[in-house]
Formats: sequence, C-alpha cells, structure tokens
Amino acid sequence: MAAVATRVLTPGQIATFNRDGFIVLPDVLGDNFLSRLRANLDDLLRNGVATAAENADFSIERADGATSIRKINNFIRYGEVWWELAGHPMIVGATRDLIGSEVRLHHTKLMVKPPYEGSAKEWHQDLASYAPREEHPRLITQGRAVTPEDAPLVAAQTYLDDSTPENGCLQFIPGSHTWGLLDAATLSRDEPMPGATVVEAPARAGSVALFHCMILHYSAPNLSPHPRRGPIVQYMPGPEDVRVPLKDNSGRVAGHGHRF
Ligand SMILES: O=C(O)CCC(=O)C(=O)O
Repeated sequence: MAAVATRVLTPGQIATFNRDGFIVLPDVLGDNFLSRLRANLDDLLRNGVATAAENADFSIERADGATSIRKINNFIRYGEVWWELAGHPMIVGATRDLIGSEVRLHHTKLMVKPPYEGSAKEWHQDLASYAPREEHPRLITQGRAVTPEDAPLVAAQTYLDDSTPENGCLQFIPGSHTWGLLDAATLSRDEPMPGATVVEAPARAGSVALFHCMILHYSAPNLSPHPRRGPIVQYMPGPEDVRVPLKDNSGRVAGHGHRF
C-alpha cells in the first residue's frame, strides 16, 4: 500500500463523518482557483446549450419557456482546471482519511441550479445509482447488514457559490448511511422517513461537503436570484475494498478510474 502522505481531517471530523455520514469543510478553495473554475464553467454553459442535443453529458432543463443546463456529467472531460479540482490535495487528502490510502475516481458530475429555475433533486441514496439494478432486491433484503464500510464511496461537492437554504443547499438525514440500501419506491417526496431529523448543510463558496454514498439526501429548488453551482467528484477506494457490486457511470464495473 502507498504511504499516506497527509492527514487533513482531525479525528473529531472523521468521527463526525462516520456517525452522521457527511461533513462540511469550510473555505477549502481560494478566490483565485474559484474564479478559474467559474470562468471555465461560464464558457461551458454558454456553449453547452447549443451542443447539448448532441452531447449526452449535458442535461437540459426547461422552465417557463427558458432552457438551461441543469447538470454536466463527466465535467472532468472539459478542462485541465477540473482535474486540478479532482486532485486537490485537501479534498483527496480528506477523502483518503475517510476511505483509506487508495483513492480512485468513480465519476464526476456538476450540478447547476440556475436562479429561479434549478429544480429539486429528490431524496435518494447515491448507492442506488451505482449498484446494478438487478442487485437491488438482494441488497435491500439485507437491510442494515449492508454497512457503510461495504461501500466506502465518498462524494465531494465543491461550492462555486454560497449554497444556502434559499438556493437549494443539500439536506441530509444524519446517520441514514447506516440504514442499508433502502427501497427507493418507499421514499416519499416530502418526508422520506417519517420522524427522521433532516438537517440543511449550507456552505460558503469555496467550501466542500463530503458525504457517504448511502446517506439519504435532497436538494430543494432554487427559489432565489442566485445560482448554486456544485461540481461533485465521487471517489472510491480500490475495488478490493468495496463489498457490494458497483458500476461506474458508463455502466462498466467500477474501480478502474484514475488513481490519485
Ligand atoms: O447538488 C444537488 O443539487 C444534488 C446532488 C445530489 O444529490 C447528487 O448528485 O447525488
């Protein structure tokens, strides 16, 4: 195993992540780097609407006659600056503290919530998208026997804008990453788990939210005049450290992405 170079998180932060399934690291990126990321994204968004019909990476949303891009899959394909983000020493180091010395790229996606238009992302667990559908019944039946350690994948969402309750910051149910893979059909829109505590996770621009792939999370529509742009890099350990079947976002067996 490669030597672990940095320890970014404190033992307290690691314990919080293991208990709650998420943490927010404030002010990870400086203004300069943020400006470069925003400039690249502005270009992508300007050109993206025109090319979206031919490029499946760009997901379009239409509201009130307006057309906007809601999501860019595989954003890492669109500029060296995104590789810099994915390989950022603080983000990779923090992820390494959570999942072990081998940190690999699983996939990237950039969530764009334009002012007034960005829609909700309904309650879900990311693992439901990564585990092949034919495996769901077996995994769901196992309940809590499918533990967070069986699927130690961590998403890092970096905020290019302040992420607030008004523009659709992430909301989590702390501890739900220990509940196993849930049957998505049973999750209601407004109250995914009756009686469960929901917490909002606002974050200033430049901050990074780290969350486990089994935590229940949601983001509300953007009702504000401010955008909320949040690239997500999904990291995984080496395939031998994942104990559930897993595919990447091209449908291949996961575990062969870039190693940081
Ligand atoms: O950023 C968002 O709006 C939601 C992101 C999310 O929940 C996801 O991609 O799994």
